[in-house]
Order: sequence, then structure tokens, then C-alpha cells
Amino acid sequence: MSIGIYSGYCEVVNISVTLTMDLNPVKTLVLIIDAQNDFCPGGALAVNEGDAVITPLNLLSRAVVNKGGFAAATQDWHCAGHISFASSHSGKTSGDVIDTPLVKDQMLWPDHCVQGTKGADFHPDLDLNPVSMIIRKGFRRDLDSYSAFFENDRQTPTGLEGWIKSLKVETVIMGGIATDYCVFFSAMDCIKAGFKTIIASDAVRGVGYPESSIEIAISAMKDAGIEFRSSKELIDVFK
Ligand code: VGL
Ligand code: ZN
Repeated sequence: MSIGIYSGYCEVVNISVTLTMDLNPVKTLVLIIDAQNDFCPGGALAVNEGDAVITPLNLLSRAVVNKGGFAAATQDWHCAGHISFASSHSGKTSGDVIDTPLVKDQMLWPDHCVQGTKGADFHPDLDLNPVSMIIRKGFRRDLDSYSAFFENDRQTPTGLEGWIKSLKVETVIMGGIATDYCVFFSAMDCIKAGFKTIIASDAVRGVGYPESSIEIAISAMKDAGIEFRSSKELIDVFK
């Protein structure tokens, strides 16, 4: 009798795991966030092991696109003198936080991802062949953008949401840089827009400033219903 109850419980657990990973590739998008030179070792805003996201993202986007799904990439794309650069504000240094006319609590950064520079290019090993949409953000001088969906005034759209919805995509698998900034804001906007949102857990790396920002971002994403899966686990679904 008790064995019967126990096996019933196991079945329920198994079913819920299967359902979570039952992804329709045709309704799935891999969204690659800011896999650019300036966020990788040697770059202007280098993130520890930033380049480690490239291989799992290449494998994921290829696997999903081969099964009829989609891949898109964001590109941080600032003009020289951008408002998010500490160098644009006298007496300020990167890591300082200021209020700007459009954004309260804007963090200041070293000059990075300046349009047309090598730092703004995608990492040379990133496979752009499966990528059918590149969305550039943060190109207005007076407005920064962390999220792939809305700029830092939280109301100016990038247009990505409409593109994704027009493709009837339901699930977005996300990875890239930085876990605690552009990935975080993108993933939070993504789930808010109604997409099932999954982070490829081994395909993200974070800035880690201020202290604990990566851990805080991950727990806030989990609280919001965003799932975390290894890229291998995700790729296996599309085999
Ligand atoms: C990013 C800081 C400034 C990011 C972009 O890609 O996470 N972080 N610009
Ligand atoms: Zn930026």
C-alpha cells in the first residue's frame, strides 16, 4: 500500500520535470546578450571569464535553429560621449551612480562598446550564422539600455518584443554578459512580456559589482519565475 503511494508520488515528480523541458523548437528563441569584445578578458569593461559564454551559446543557437527555432543577439552600441560613461561627467569615476534627466540611479562605466570600435564587435568566436536578428541598444547619447527589451528609462522599447511576438515564439533561452546587468534586465522584461524564460546557467557571466550583485540578480530572477538550466540539458532537448 505505502509502496503504491510512493510510486505515484514519483510519477508526479517525473511528469513535472518532463513538462518543464518539453520545448517546441519552432516556438523557441535563443537570445544572446552582449557577447562583445569589451565584456571579455582584455576588453574595456572586462567581465571575469566573459568569453566562457561563447561556446555554449554557439551550440545552443545552432541546435535550436537546426530544429526550426530562432536566434537573436543584442549589441551594446554606445556613441562616443555616452551618458553612461564616467568620462562624460567631470569628477565622476566608474562605479559611481548618478541621476540623469531620463534615468534615476544610472551606474557609470568605463567607455565601452563605442559604435564602430573593435570593443563593440561581437567576440570573434561567436557564431553569427544562426542569428537572424541583431538588436542594438544604448545608442541614444542621453539614455543607456541594459535590457534587450526596454531602455533604462524603462519605457523606450528596442522593438525586440514585437519581433519575437510576430514569430509566435513562446520560450526564450537566454545567455551572455552580464548576469547582473544586461542579462538580468533582459530576463526580467522577458518574463514580464509573457515569454517562458530560461537562463542557460553555464552561459552567463557577471560583473560582480557592487558586492553580491550576481547572487542577488540570480535569486531575484528565480523569484520572478525564470528557470535556470545547463546548456547541455537544453541542447539535449533539441537533439
Ligand atoms: C552592460 C554595463 C554597461 C552589460 C552593458 O552588457 O551587462 N553592463 N553596459
Ligand atoms: Zn553599456
